Amino acid sequence: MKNEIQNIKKLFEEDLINAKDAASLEALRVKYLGRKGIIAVLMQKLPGVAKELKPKVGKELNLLKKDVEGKIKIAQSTVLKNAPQKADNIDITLPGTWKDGGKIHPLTKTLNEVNDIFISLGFKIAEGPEIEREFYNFEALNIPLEHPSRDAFDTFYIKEDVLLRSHTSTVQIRIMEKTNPPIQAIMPGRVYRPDAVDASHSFMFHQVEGLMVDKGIKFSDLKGVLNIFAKQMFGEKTKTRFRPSFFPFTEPSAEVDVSCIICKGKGCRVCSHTGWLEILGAGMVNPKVFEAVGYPAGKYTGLAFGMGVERIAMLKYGIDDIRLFFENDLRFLKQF
Ligand code: 2NM
Repeated sequence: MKNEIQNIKKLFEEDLINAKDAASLEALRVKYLGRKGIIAVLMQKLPGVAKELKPKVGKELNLLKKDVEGKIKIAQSTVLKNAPQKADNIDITLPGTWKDGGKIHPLTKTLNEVNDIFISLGFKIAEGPEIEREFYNFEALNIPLEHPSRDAFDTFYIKEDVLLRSHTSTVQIRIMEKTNPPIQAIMPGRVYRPDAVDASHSFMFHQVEGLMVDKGIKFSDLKGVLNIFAKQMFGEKTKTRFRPSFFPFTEPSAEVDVSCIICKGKGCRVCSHTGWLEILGAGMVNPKVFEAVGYPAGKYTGLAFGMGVERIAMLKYGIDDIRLFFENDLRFLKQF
């Protein structure tokens, strides 16, 4: 019996060396420790052992069992740790569970970029109400009653003297009413115009207007600020062009173009073969506006500008239909 135990021990050590994976270790466990396994069979022989040897043989049998159990356990955990990733463990070739990350809306992205550029130039961001009085939307901006934009069909009126703002200049008036110069701020926000909706018109869009008022602000300051903006927004090589224009709230006024960001000024379909793209309106604040907010006559001058965020985003990202911004079509939104 003693010899038998020794032989089994040796046999087990050899078997153990050859059992290199989980399946063969399990077979080994059944072979030695199973209900009809080698050790169980030996145990059954114990009653036949001579009385004086029984305690010793019994003890050795138990030791053998413990030894075998321990070694199989250790081997199993080693195999598990070092196992190549297989079907009975983890299959790393399976596709993972995909979490759709959120994206920033292209308009928000564009607006953030515009804001960052002006913040870097020292402008503060100001906001105001979308529902306005006629004074802030028209009168204070030197837009007279007979002006076509004041027609009931060209503005969303809620009731008499209450309307949805058609530009964010309203916020500039509110700031000037409350604060004395120096003022340097931009006003981003939604504006509303009852235009028929098509590829380039929407009844609601976003504007960023800017204002800088102090003693001695000059037209060259306006050119400098907008030149820097154009280069930062559309690339260092971008040129700007100021064309004479008219707004009731600025004098002189200008339309500002940038060299076409598609063809770099050579002429293409996007710029209608002119080499230029109109991106904003600007000018020196009309003294009548200063008068409306109560600034002393002749004390201050100011520059102002206004742009449509949709238009900037469409040019920058090559989008040809303004309606895409508002339809929440993920096939469109996922591209940004
Ligand atoms: C534009 C173009 C040019 C403008 C002027 C003013 C104010 F309040 F200072 F008079 N606010 N915004 C302005 C000037 C806006 O948008 C196309």
